[in-house]
Amino acid sequence: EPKNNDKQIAGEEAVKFIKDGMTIGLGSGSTVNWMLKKLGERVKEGLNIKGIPSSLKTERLANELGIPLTDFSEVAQLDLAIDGADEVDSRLNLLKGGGGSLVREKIVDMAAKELIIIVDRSKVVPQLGAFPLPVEVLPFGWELTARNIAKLGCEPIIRKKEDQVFVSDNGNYILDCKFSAIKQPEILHEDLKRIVGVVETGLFIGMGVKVIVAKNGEIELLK
Ligand code: DER
Repeated sequence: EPKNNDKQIAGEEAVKFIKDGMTIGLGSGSTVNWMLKKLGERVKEGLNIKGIPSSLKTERLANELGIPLTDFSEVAQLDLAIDGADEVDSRLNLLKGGGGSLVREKIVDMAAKELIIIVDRSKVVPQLGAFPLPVEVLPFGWELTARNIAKLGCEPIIRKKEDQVFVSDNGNYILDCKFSAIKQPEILHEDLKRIVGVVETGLFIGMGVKVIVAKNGEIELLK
């Protein structure tokens, strides 16, 4: 299939929701990177905003683009957060974490009055779970945590990067958990969070998101 620029179109569309004076949660991933590039242009043209990044990679790119940054010592609540996703289901629940930033993403996304998710058409699915569910776990005893997670009906695989165990921005590991299908994501999320050693899951449930979907150059807004 020809490489389309739907991620760029979705990312740039989200920037239209950013108003002067706002504090913005900056998500992570390749679609967000397009949003950041457009936001950097608007800042150069005089847009006055401050962002809180949801990963070190987003922080680095935002700095390169001249986007002013702040943190939660200065900001009690963000006006808007813009983030990507790996899957969006029909109830607008999300499966996230493909990029390994799910913990900081969830902290930033939950701190915002409004959350906009930017995706291309391929992320919109009838049911979550075709994509393995990322779960961030503490390194200590991760094998035991993995065995306890497996009892929920999945095969947890520790994430590696160039043959090394992947370490998140928070110094933790990520287990990619292949479920056959995730029929009740809100229940699965709670079951996972009760397992000691689990830091956070990639299930973003009931967050009242707006979703910008780009499909062959056309924009659709789901809410
Ligand atoms: O890790 C995440 O949840 C990111 O939002 C990411 O998975 C989104 O993917 P993208 O690179 O296709 O935008």
